[in-house]
Amino acid sequence: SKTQFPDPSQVREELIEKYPAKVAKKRNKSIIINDPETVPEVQANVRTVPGIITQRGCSYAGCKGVVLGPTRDVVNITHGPIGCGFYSWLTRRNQTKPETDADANFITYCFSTDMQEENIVFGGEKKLKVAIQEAYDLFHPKAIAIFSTCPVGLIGDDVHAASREMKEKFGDCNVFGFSCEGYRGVSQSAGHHIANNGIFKHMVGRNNEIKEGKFKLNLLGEYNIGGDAFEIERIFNKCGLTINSSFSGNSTVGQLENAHMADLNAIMCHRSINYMGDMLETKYGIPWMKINFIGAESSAKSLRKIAEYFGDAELKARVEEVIKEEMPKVKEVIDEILPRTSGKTAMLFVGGSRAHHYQDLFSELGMTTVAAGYEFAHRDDYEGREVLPNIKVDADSKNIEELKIEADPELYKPRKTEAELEELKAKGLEINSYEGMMKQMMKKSLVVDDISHYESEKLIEIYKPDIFCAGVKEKYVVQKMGVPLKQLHSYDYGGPYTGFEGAVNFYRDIDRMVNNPVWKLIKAPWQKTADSEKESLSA
Ligand code: CFN
Repeated sequence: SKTQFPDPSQVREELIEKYPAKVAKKRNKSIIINDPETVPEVQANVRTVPGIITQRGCSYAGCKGVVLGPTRDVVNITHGPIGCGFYSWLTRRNQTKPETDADANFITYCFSTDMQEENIVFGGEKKLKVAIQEAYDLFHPKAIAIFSTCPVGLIGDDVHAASREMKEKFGDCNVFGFSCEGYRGVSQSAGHHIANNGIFKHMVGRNNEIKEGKFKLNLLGEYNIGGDAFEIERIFNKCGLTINSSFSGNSTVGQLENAHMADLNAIMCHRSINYMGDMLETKYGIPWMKINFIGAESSAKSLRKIAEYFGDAELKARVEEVIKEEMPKVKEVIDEILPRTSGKTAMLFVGGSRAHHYQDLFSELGMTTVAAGYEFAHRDDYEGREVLPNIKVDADSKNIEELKIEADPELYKPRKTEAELEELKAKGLEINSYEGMMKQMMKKSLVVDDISHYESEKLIEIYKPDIFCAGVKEKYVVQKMGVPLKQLHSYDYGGPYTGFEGAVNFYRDIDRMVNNPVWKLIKAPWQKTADSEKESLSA
């Protein structure tokens, strides 16, 4: 176990010292020494310096892969050369469970227009319309979504016009397009925004079905990776909470179209879906609340927050019962594992929310997060939304302008009065606000936005953490340095990690990783001599 940490300002110096002056100056603004009391400003959501190896993905990945991908009965057609479609085919491990055998599930398919040179030169719209027709004839889906890849934007194919034309032709199939060319914005974050706007514009509000259930909420920003949403649903069912609509893990077209009928938006991943939360609040009067079901304590806390929002005594009592029932199994495993994990250190560099959420699970294992950062989050995800009140629906994609929403008195039916909202806020409930990662992190820990490959290697060399959390691109490089890497995107074939059962899964997986003797057999680049190798073997 480590009690002595390196001096963070020295670490920062070391991270940027090899860069050219201009690059060093820029990176310096994204490498921050944390202070949870007075959270410092972090430069985030800015373009990666060309030449630096980033962990980031593209706008198409954020739109098609992240937000739309998990909905099972929409046919998602990638308009572009085959690579983009192929590499986004099932790799995110988002799961789904059709209710009956007859229910449509297109998640296992990969639809693409497979553009060829000829289409790039003479245009690809014709081929796109043929593909839409073919998908319609074969599957008769409720909806077909078109996703533009980089070349589509460069040659100017109008996916929106093609979609409108086919939608009119079919009459019984909603067809709509996304201008989510990979190069838009600075990361997949722009794709999230484009996806949110498109879903809001083309889907939300089309299905006015009133679902059964006393406490109906939308689960926003939960994508059912490794079955995460199934565990949350299990807990909600026990508590008597009804998921009206899920964005978008285990969801359906009907659910997304029905989102305006819920009484609360519970936001799991704020980064990818905050736009939807804001739009549903502005147009339909549904408040949103940040929740987190990663970590047993966080899950309990989130359930209590939801019960407090609905304010029903019976619901509150049931939530307490469920927590009382679930916690002992969790505690039992923690008690067994804690002596083996306590005092160990972790680093988390992933996405736009998990680098924050997973710190809760590590602290339940008695482990300290010494450094963390997002790939593509914005300042609010680090610093909290309260300090940035003007952020509300920020426009890094231009079609948000067309979407400007005025409160429509017909549709605007506030679920809570201003006074009720104030009362909830006074009770300490974060309504329409979010605290961010840094408030929860230790003083003098390092926060690094859009970390580069080089910086990761340096950090590992300096801190020698017991575990590093990132993705598959990082995994084997890090493990060759003798440090186990837990994939927090795909979960390395594991999961679920949400809720109470998920927490137990995670504790066991981490225990196996950090206490595996195999890491001592690897000679890291800083272990230069054969002697030091022997030393580490006998240690
Ligand atoms: S499932 Fe989510 S939780 S949606 Fe987002 S910001 Fe990605 S795909 Mo990878 S694991 Fe990651 Fe988050 Fe939200 Fe996943 S941390 S990078 S775009 N993400």
